Amino acid sequence: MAVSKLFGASIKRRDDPQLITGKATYTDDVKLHGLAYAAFVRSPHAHARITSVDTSKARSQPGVAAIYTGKDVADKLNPLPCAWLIPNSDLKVPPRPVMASDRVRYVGEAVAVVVADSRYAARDAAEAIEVSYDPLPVIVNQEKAAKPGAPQLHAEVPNNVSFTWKVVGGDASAAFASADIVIKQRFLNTRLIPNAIEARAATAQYNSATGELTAWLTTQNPHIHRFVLSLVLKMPEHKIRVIAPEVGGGFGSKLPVYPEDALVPFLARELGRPVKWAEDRRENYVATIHGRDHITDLEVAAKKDGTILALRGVTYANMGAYLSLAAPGVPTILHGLILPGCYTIGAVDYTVHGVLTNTTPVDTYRGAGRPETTYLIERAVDLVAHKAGLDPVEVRRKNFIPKDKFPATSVTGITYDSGDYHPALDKALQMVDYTGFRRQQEAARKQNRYLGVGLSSYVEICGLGPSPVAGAVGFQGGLYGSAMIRIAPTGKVSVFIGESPHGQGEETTFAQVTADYLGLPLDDVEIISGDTATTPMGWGTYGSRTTTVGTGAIVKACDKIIEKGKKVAAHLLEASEQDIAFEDGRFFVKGSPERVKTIQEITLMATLAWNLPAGVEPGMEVSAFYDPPNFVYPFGTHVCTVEVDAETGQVKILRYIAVDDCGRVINPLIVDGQVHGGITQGIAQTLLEEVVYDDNGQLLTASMLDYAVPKAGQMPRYETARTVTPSPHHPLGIKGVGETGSIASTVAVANAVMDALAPLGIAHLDMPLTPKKVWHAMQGRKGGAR
Ligand code: MCN
Repeated sequence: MAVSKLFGASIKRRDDPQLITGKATYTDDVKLHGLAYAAFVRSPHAHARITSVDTSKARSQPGVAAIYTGKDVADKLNPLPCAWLIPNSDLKVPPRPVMASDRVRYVGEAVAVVVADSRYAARDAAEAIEVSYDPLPVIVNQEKAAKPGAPQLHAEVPNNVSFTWKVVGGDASAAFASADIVIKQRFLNTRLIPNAIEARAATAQYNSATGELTAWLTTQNPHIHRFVLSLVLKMPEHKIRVIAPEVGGGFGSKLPVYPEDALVPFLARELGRPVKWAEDRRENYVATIHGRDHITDLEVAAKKDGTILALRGVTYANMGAYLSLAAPGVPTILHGLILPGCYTIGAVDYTVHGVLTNTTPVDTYRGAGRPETTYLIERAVDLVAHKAGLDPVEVRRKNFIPKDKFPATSVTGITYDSGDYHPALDKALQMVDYTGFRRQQEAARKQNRYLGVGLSSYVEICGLGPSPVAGAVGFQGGLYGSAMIRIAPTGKVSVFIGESPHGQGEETTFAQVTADYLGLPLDDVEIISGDTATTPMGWGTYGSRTTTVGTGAIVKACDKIIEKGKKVAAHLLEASEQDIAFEDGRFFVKGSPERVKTIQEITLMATLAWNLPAGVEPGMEVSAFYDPPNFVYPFGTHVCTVEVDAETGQVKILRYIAVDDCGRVINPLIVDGQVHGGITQGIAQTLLEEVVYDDNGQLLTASMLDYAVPKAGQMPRYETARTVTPSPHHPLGIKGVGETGSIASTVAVANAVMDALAPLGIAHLDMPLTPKKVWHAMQGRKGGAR
C-alpha cells in the first residue's frame, strides 16, 4: 500500500497552536466542583529515623480538611512496585512505601500530606506539622555505598547493592592478552535533573455512588499508571480511569509511577472530594526522578592498527534511595547490551552494580542508558585513536560493522535489524569539511588557539517491543502498540491509540500515515490518546517506541478497513471481491475504474447496514495490536567543532552537525525538532548540567539558580541531515528518533573538547566541561598557562 503523499511531508505540528497560545489543558488546569488541594511535608534529612509526627497545630489551621502521615496510610496502600525485574542479577527490591512512616532515606521523601480548601492553606498547614527526626549516617556516592562499613539503607539489601548484572560475550581475557594497546579510563556520567517545562501534578475525583475513580496525571503512560494504581490503591482496574492531559514535557521523568500519583487519588477516595496537587520547582528537583549517574572503569583492548578487540568494565549505577518503576532496566538492558556500539567488537565483559544511596531515585531520562553507552564507546574509540596515533575517523571506519553483515548479532546477544554506517559518517565529514577543519586547527595551534573536532558515531536500540523479549528481560508489561480506528458515517476518522504522545507530534505524523494509507484528506483524521477510558490498552510513550509500534498497529487496522471495504464494495458493485482494488481512497473494479465507490460511500453504506453482504458486520470500526518482531536500531554520526579559550577555559561550539538515520521519515520537520531538542539536552550535559549533593545528602543544586539548565543563547545552530536505511521488519521501514539527539551529542562535544586540548597532553576530563574545570586542566601544561 502506498504511503507517499503525506508521508515524508514537513507538515507543522497540529497541537502547537493550542500549546503556545495557552489554550491547552494541563493537569493543573482541571477544575472540579469542591476541589481541595494537597501539600506534602518532605524530609529535610537524607537519612533519619522519624521519632514523631505532630499534626495537632496544623489540624487547627483554617481550611484544613485532612492530614495523613505515613503511618496513617501504611495499611491502606500497598508499596509502590518496581516493574523491571531484571533476571540473573540477584535483584533485591526494597519496599517503597508511598509515604515514609518510620525512616526517611532521601531529602524530599514525603512524610505527611495535608488537604485543605486552598493551595495556600494546605502549604501553611504543612509547614505547621512538626516532625522529629533522629539523623542516621548518610551515603551519596554509589561506589562508596557498596563498600563494607557503609551506612545501610534497607535491611533487605545488604551492602546497598540492589543488583549485579553482567553481560559477557567472547573471550575478553584472550583479547586483552593479545592486545598491542590497552587503555584504562574512569568515566563519570553526571547525574542530571530532567527539566520539564511543567512539573508533575495530579488531580483526582472519586464517585462513591459508582465506585469509580478518575485521575488526571502527568503521565507518559496512562495504562501503566492505571495498572499500578489498581495494585497500590487496592482497587479494581476497571473502576480506575487515568487521563493524561497535556503533561508539559516528560523526557522520561513522567514514566514512573510516583507516590503522589497514588496518594492524590487515595485522598480523593478517602475524603469523597476532588483533590489536586501540583509540584513546585524545588519540590520537583528532589521528588521527581533524576537521570544517569554512572561511575565506570573501562578497559579497551586494541591493535596498533586501531582494531578494537574487547571491552571490559565495571559500572556503579546510582539508583537513589529506592528502585523507581523502570530503573533497574536502564543501566543494564538499555545500556550494557548496546555497549559495542557500531563496531565489530569480539569480546565484552561488563558488570553493572545497581547501588542504593541516600539520594532521589534515578530512572528513565531521555535516552535512558544509551547516552551513557555512547559516551563510553565513543570516548573509548577516540582514546584508542589517540594512543595509536591514528585519526579517529579511521578507527571508526576500521571497526564499523560492514553493511553486508546486517542483520548483525552483537557479542552481547542483540540483533541489529539493519545498518549502513559509512554513508552517515561520510556525509557528516563532508558537511563539516573535515580535512579543511584539520588544516584550520593546525594553523590555529601554531597561534596557541585550541580548536577541536569531535565525532560520535552511534547506534541505539529503540522502538521498544517485542513483548516476549520484554518478558524475557523482566519488564513487567507488554510492549506492543495498539490502534482503534472508527470512521464516522460522514467519513471522518478517529484513531484511538494506546501510546501517549506528550509533545513528540504523533497527532500530526499518525494522521499523515492514516490519511495516506486510507486516501483521505489529512484534516479528516484525528488522533486520540491519553485516556484509559477511550483508548485501547497500550504501553506508553518512551524508548522512542511510539511511532514504530503505533504505526505498526495503525497499518494493521487500516488493512482491516480496506479488507472490509472491499467486501462491501464488491457487493455493491456486483463484482467478486478478488476483482476489487483499493487506491487513493477509492474501491474500484480492476480494469473498470468507472465502477467505483469512495471509502466515504462504503463507510456510509457499512454504517447504515441496509445492504451488506452476508457475514459482514455493520459499522466501520476496527482495532489492531502490533507486536514488533524486533527492536529498531537507528544510527548516525554527529560532529561538533569547538574552540576552547585558553584565557578562560570557556568552550565555544563553532558548528554542530547531525546526520541521523531513522529509516523512512514521516515528517522531516518534526524529526528535526526532535533531534534539536535531544542535542540541546546532550550538549547541556557535557558543558553545563550537574547534580551536586554534599556528603550529608543535601541537594546543593536545588533550584534553577544553582542547576545550569541550558538557555537558547548558549546553543549553536544545528545543521541536520539524514541517510535512509529502512528497518527491514517494520511495515513502513520506520525507526525511532525521539532520543537520538540526546544519545549522540554529549560525547560529540566531549570528544571535540578533548581533541582541542590534545596538544596539552590532556586525554580525558569528566563532564561537565565547565570553564573552571577546563581552565584548571590547562594550567601548567605546555602552551596552556598564560
Ligand atoms: N518520526 C518520524 N519519522 C521517523 C521517526 C519518528 O516522523 N522515522 C516522528 C514521530 O512520528 C514523532 C516523533 O518523530 O512525531 C518522535 O517519534 P518516536 O521516535 O517514535 O519517539 P516517541 O514519540 O516514542 O517519543 C519518545 C521520545 C523520548 S523517549 C523522550 S524521553 C522524549 C522525546 O521523545 N521526550 C519528549 N521527545 C520529546 N519531545 C517533547 N516535546 N517532549 C518530551 O517529553
